[in-house]
Amino acid sequence: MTPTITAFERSPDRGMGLSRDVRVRWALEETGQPYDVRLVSFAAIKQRTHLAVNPFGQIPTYEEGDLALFESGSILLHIAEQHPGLLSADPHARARAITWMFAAVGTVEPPILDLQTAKFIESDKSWADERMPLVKDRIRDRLRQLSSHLGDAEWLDGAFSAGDLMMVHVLLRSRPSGLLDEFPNLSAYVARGEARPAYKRAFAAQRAAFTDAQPPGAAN
Ligand code: GTB
Repeated sequence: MTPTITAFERSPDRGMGLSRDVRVRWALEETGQPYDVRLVSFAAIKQRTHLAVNPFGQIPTYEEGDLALFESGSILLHIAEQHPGLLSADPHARARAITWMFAAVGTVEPPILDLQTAKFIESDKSWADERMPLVKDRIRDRLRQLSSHLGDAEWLDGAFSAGDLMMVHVLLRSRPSGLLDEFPNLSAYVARGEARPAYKRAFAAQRAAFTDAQPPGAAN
C-alpha cells in the first residue's frame, strides 16, 4: 500500500529542504518507494484529525493502511526496516547505523535547534545577545566531535546508511548559520549526501510543493 506523508503546504524554510518531511521523502526515494503527500497548513496540524496521528501537532506523519506513525526518526527506521537500501544485513552494522540515527536526532540536532530558538523566538530578550556565543559554541562542540570521528571517511560507518541520511539532514540545518563551513570535512560529507539522486528527487519534490503554493513571482 502506498504510504501518505504530511508536509507543510507553505514550508517556513521557503523550500530550502530543511523541513523534516524531507528526510522521510529522501528515505522513500533511497528505497524506491512511491508515496503520496498530504500538504497541511499550520492551523490544520493543530486540529483533531491531525492530532489523532501526531498528538504534538507536527509534521511529518506517515500513514500506511492502518499504521499511523509520527516522529521523523521512527518513520525513517520503519522505512529502512521494511525495504532494503538503508540498513545493512549484518546485525552489528545495522545496529551501528541505528545508533547514528539516534545520535543525529538526540545529540547533534538539539543544539542546532537551540540556535533557531535563540534567533527566532528569544531575540527580543535582554539576555539574547549575551547567550548567542554559548549557543553557537555548543553546536561547534558537536560538529568538532563529529568531524573528528568522520575524518576522511566517505560515510559514518562504511556504506551509506539510514544513519548518514539522518545526520546529513540534521547538519543541513546548521549550514545557514555558517557553522558547518567551519568544518570542511563535514561540509563535504553533507555535499555527498545532497549529490545522491534520491536526495535530489526529495529536494525537488518539497521545493515544487512550496513554489506551487506561492503566487507567481513570490518564491526565490
Ligand atoms: N521530533 C519531531 C520529528 O523529528 O518528527 C519534530 C517535528 C517538528 O518539529 N516538525 C516541525 C513542525 O511541525 C516541522 S519541521 N512544527 C510545527 C509546530 O511544532 O507547531 C521543523 C522545521 C521548521 C522550520 C524550518 N525552517 O524554517 O528552516 C526547518 C524545520
